[in-house]
Amino acid sequence: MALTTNKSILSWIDEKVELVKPDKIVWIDGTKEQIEALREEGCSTGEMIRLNQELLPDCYLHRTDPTDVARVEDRTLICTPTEEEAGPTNHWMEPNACYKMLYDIARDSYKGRTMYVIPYSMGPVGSKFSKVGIELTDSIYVVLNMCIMTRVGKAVMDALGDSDDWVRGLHCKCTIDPEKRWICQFPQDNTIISVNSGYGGNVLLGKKCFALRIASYQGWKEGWQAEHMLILGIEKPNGETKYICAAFPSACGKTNLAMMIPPEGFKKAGYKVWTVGDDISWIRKGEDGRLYAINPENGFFGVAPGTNMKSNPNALLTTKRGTIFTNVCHNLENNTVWWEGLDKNPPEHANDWKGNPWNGKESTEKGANPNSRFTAPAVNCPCLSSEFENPQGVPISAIVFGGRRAKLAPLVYQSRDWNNGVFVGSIMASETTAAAAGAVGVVRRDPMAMLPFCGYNMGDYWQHWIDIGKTLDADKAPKIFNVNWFRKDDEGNFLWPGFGDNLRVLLWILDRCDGKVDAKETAIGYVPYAKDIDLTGIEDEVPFENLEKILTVENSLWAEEVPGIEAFYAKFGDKLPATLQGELDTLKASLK
Ligand code: OXD
Ligand code: MN
Repeated sequence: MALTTNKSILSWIDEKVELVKPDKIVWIDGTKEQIEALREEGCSTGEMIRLNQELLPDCYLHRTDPTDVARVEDRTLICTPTEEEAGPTNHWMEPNACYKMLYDIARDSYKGRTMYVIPYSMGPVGSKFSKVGIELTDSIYVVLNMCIMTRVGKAVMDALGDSDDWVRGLHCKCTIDPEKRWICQFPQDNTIISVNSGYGGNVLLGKKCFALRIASYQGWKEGWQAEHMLILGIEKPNGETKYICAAFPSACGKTNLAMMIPPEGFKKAGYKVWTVGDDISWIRKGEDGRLYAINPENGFFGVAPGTNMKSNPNALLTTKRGTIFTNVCHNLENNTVWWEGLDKNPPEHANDWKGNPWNGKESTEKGANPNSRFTAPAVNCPCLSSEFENPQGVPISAIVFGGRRAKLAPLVYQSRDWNNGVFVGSIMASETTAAAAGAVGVVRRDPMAMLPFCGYNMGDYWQHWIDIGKTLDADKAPKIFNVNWFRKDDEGNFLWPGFGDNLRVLLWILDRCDGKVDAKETAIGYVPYAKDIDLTGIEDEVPFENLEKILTVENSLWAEEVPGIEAFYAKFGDKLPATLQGELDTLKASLK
């Protein structure tokens, strides 16, 4: 039975039913009984595997097609009326042509299948930050994932009422044909259509497609921001908690930072870190003039390999119940899961991520796909913030950008002001790692970590950042910083331990926000005096002169960086905000 009488929803579903021709329509109310029945059904068809219910209660394993294991950026389209609206960093198609192409692919594709109708809220139901979506899908796996990653059910429809401000999402598995795989966003129509994929980032439409691509466009039109940022709270021994939003490109440890454990001495002294979100922030101005952020998601869709009790115990503990694992190794010894970097004991009796027999001790193949994932409920997280459900969000003291740069960027620096901070975000870049296909150490520009996620022209997006800054009083605006945990010496060894020790840097950042500590002015912004980063407990690991080294700003290296920034900026033509050109000119002048 339909969970709403909202005419805009019912008539849109009718249209889509006419197109894809399902045998049956099922509304998802997200109740325990319904979820349990879908799990049963998924297991009966082999789509899901029930794992050891004693060791991993309510946990399941799913495998996607081996050609369908990651987001497909070259098949992700922003369909705005003109190409200029999508901008030079997006793939574009004219909307009418794209609808026709997609409808031709989707037509009749639900024949013999069930259409699941998922009403979901991004953000706490009814919060002024939150937005509603409907996803139609023919995949039980998608339904079960969406029930973890978002708030699903009747309450969402009741909160929406008769409004037509909701995001339309149609997902069709079709035949998982990589040649006909398309992930398309139509920002002006609040619409997403995804065909021929069954992989998370392409098909959990609430996540990247809605909460970043469509929402970034909505934020532009409505005066708020959707960002690819984690949110964490740092509680000081006096009980006061300050919040930080941070944007990093993939493979820079966002989930690890969001869930980090303070170093032993800091923990003893009473410091705590609380996770509000690990991937996406929706940010808007509060009544007191400060910026507030919510995490619109309700779970974590994290990369499994490398997650272990040392690198991220909180993430690992989060996956111990109610979790769906995708493309990990199936340990047949006890019907649990394994992945590279979980521990040093790969199972001898296992199936690899493709479902083939695999012996971890003997095989040279990987047991888990490098992009294998866990979908875990946020409530499981031992360090989940008490503010996670707060409909007002949390006040943001600092915004942190970062990337992986072996030589260039110092451990941390602070922008001179908001506009300079927008410049810092706009020139974000990261060196590629061996984890991804292609050359290693190549610099990829990824402004604000939004390169694959900005639903409109990145030039307009930068201007939106600048315009938001104009509405903030200087004493209320978050301070903007850049960090680089990945500086190396000439032998290629990391100079900073990272993980929990990053708290030492975040505490300097908060001290700067409170005006408690001086800094050195350089060509790129304010850099700490080495004495102001607390090294207690790691003096042997990080000799003071190493810290000094990773805090230095080499003007000659920055001068070499400038042509790359100029070439990137040139792509935007007159969409490049004059403010950013001005910031670049200032940088060039101060490097001379
Ligand atoms: C993600 C990503 O999956 O950024 O979060 O790719
Ligand atoms: Mn992400």
